[in-house]
Amino acid sequence: MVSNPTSVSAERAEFYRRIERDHLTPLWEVLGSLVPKQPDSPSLPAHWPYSKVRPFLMDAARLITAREAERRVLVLENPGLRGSSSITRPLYAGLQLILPGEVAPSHRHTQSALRFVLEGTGAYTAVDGERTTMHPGDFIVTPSWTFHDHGNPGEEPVIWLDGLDIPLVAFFDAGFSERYGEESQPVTKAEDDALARYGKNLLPFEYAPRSPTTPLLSYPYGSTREALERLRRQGPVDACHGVKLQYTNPATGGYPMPTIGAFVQLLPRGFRGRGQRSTDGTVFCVVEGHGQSRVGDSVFEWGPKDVFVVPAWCRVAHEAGEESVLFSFSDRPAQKFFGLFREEREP
Ligand code: GTQ
Repeated sequence: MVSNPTSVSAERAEFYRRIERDHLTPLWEVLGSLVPKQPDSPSLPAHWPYSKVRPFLMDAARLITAREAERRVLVLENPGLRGSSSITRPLYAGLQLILPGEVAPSHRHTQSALRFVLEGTGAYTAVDGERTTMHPGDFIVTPSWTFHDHGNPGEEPVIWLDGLDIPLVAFFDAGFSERYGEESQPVTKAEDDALARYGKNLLPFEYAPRSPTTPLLSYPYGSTREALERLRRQGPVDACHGVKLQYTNPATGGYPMPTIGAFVQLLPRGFRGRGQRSTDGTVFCVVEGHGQSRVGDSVFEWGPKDVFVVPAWCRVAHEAGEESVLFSFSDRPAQKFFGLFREEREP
């Protein structure tokens, strides 16, 4: 063992150079960051007010059609993850606009997608031969490897929030995609077919799921809102989350997708939530009301259709001056599957 510290570091540096050529590196130089004491996410708290983003979407609509773009989307990129098209490390989010008369051509990919409708009525998303009409507040699922196209035969622009597991799938190098060949897939099922089969606390006789993704394609806001309102009156109201529900796969009782969980919560008027944090970085979208959320050291004052993101293991506390509803999604199911999920509530 050499004792002179200068010669030690020189000898080590020389050693690192020698092994580098053979694609070897010393663990002891990186162990602390490889196995951190607690999550130390590079992603940052961020807020996209709708009033700021909507005009940019309309500008995009003057520059490119949905057809040419394939998907006319502005990606919500986490400021701590620039260049990665990620809003949290495992997840992607974007705002998609489709104008009256437009079609976003049919394709499929192994990435799972959710849509949360922000503005406009009359557009549809088609999956497995079924067209689902979009209404503000609806939560809609596009299962992995199903052909899907979007269209707007209505009269007004329709805008929704996309959430996909794009970075997670890229991490696994498991991404495949293909075009359908025609712009729109043929309609083979009646509107609300899936809702009748899977969305009424019933299932087709002897139904056996063939995929881990929900067979229910749309969770209309009307019934979601009704449940939240009833539970607000009946209580109890959680000190951190208000009245919070999770969307389920009716065939399993589990999350709607294997990689993405989705949630909706009502914050009663005057709610001042306690702080809480969890290992799943979470994307929030305001459905109704005004309030503010403290996320780490940032305070976001939000209103309808705003999006904000809470990084993994970052403290969040919500307040609402008026009765408010927040939609959110995260990689919680994937973390639970791998046995990694943790949460902590302030007393
Ligand atoms: O609507 O299929 O925001 O494939 C990103 C990728 C939306 C979509 C996105 C996509 C889609």
